[in-house]
Amino acid sequence: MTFFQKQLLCFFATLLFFVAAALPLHAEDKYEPLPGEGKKIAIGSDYSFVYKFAQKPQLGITILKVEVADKDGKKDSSLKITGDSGMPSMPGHHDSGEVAFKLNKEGDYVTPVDVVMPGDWAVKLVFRKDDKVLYRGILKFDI
Ligand SMILES: [Cu+2]
Repeated sequence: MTFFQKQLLCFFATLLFFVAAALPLHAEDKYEPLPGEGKKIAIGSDYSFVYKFAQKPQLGITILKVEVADKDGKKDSSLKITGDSGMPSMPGHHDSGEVAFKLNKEGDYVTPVDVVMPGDWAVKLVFRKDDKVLYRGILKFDI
């Protein structure tokens, strides 16, 4: 191997290291911060959704409801939604992991969020159609 080839190899190894180090940050970036309860949020150009808590979040279980509509504004229940709740300030302490929303009889997506202590909370939402991720969003609240 020539000196130049070694230099080149070293350069690419360093580059790879920095790319790998930056990856987790990018994964985090992919969650769009959600504007707020009751606001219409676009999922690409084919769907939109609105989210709402059944009551003002407090200690204990609160039901989070998501209503999905197609581009004509008609209610749609063909997507799969998961929610991962936890405290951003205490990573790993209360994370629920990806929990699938259930459809209620009105065709809305619902899931319980278990708020076990006061502080900052977040729910990461992932919307899938036929196992393909369409949208990732994060909603935050404090109690
Ligand atoms: Cu905590």
